[in-house]
Amino acid sequence: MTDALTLHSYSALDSQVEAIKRDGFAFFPGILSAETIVALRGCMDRLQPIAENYDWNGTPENTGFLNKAINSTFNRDALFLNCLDIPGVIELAEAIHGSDCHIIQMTAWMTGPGRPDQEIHADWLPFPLPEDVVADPRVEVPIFISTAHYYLDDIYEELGPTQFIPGSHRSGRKPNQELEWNGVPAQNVICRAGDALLFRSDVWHRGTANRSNQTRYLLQVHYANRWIAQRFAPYLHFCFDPTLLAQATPRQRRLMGEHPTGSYT
Ligand SMILES: O=C(O)CCC(=O)C(=O)O
Ligand SMILES: [Fe+2]
Repeated sequence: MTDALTLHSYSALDSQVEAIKRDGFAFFPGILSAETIVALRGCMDRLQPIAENYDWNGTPENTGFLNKAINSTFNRDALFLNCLDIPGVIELAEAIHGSDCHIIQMTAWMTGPGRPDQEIHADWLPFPLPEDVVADPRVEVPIFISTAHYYLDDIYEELGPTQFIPGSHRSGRKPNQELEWNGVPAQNVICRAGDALLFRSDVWHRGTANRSNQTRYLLQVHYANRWIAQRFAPYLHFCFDPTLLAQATPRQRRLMGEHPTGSYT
């Protein structure tokens, strides 16, 4: 049995910034209403994977377990478009990445019984550094990429919680099949449907095995500094849906990639 992570929530933005810099993540309880959770889950059930978007369509028959991941969901349904800037979370994304930040992807992901443990990993390490250099308080590695996880289920150990090793981004490196860093073990995010977590790309974490008989529904929104490239497959052939674009607010348009001109335009 893995320990549950102690999830502190902070109402002040500067404390949230401090938490993601210190622990690698910030926790937001009760962000989504029960109605929004039902609506998002229904939409995830209905959306069909598109192979050209690199969506995943794993089924118990073809890959041994349900593994359906719909990419660029902001471009598939207005419900997801409105998940670009969910109040309470977007303020932290803008505080850490800048007021001109954007998303680099948004994925709705359903994982069924039989999903195995992932390896502990960092989603992206901007650059390696010696541990004693990162430990120097004068050194602060910027948070270039972060991911918001919106949990659409009450999470329990058998459903496959996300695990984190708090503070592990201060290792200055990627993990090498380690389940702890600096004496701190990987711990489970046991939370409620509607809770959210924003974590930096260099903190060590993983998704764990689904040993339940239930499908886990997760929405991921990947934010980044404006200089980090967006990655909307099929890249050269990606097209914004004009109907959805017409509904987007100026902030949502910026998050999808509309920026003022600057260096390199
Ligand atoms: O499934 C999860 O909870 C985390 C997934 C993850 O970390 C990843 O796919 O990179
Ligand atoms: Fe990950």
